Amino acid sequence: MSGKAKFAALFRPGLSAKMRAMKLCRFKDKQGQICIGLVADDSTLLDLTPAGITELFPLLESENPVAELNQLAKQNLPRVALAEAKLLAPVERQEVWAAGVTYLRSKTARMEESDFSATAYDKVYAAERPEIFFKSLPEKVVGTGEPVGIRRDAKWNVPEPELALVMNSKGKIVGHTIGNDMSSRDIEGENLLYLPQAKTYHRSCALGPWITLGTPEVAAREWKIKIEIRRNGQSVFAGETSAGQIKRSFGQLAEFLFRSQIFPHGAVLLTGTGVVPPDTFTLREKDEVGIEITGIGLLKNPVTIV
Ligand code: DO4
Ligand code: MG
Repeated sequence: MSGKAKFAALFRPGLSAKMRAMKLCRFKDKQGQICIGLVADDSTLLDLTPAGITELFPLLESENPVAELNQLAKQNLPRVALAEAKLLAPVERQEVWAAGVTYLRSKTARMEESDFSATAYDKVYAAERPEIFFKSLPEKVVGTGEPVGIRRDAKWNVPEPELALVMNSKGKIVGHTIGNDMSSRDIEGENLLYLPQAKTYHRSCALGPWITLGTPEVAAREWKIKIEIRRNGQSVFAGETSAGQIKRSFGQLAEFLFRSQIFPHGAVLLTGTGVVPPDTFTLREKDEVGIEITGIGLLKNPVTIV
């Protein structure tokens, strides 16, 4: 497929809703009310509000969310056109964390980016303890369609397309969503101690479009992770990896996050990036970032300066 055709395919509306797994979303209805929806097909949501579901939390905490949703789906619930629902980031009160240097590609890119920090990246890739850092408060996460930010004091900014694990308060992985770990590579490369500034700032985290529930790790590792960046209608970068390239098991990442930690509302953990644009590439204002994970869907965000 040519670059142009690949790009068109990635941005085709509805492409992401082909799969039939249980997909749970937050959306705003026409009255501006926040609702929980179950994706019914390529173009329709079931509004779970009349069934008493007004938050993701109780479903994610339940023993078997998929079975519960299967029961709910049998009720005569209102159908909402996806085109009319404003999808929101699928997080409520969960902190968002991120793992780093989990793919060989991320390790090599970061070692090239900084002589200063090369040894640290090399060591953490091989170490038993993974790199895990705080990424975002839930209220700061942007959903699909909302702008992601590039810092005004950074010169080298990239998106990081990542599979995100959705965990309940007990640390059980109950679902997956798509994450964009926006990063300022010049700030990160200058000094590792600047990592929080390179990673956590206004609009630096996108999640969405929804949570796919009930996929076991072995199946999720088969998923492809694709990214395409469009500028003035042109594809300026496209790349692809597979979740199977993640060096560590998802269970190990979740276990480390929950060690000596409590997350009463659950947590989301981005699992690291395996696609890094060439060093000559930096995002610009008004670029469009599209990240697709087969098995989940498409997360699409314009870029703004913050
Ligand atoms: O230590 C740098 C951040 C690594 C990261 O975000 C990634 O590998 O995805
Ligand atoms: Mg990352």
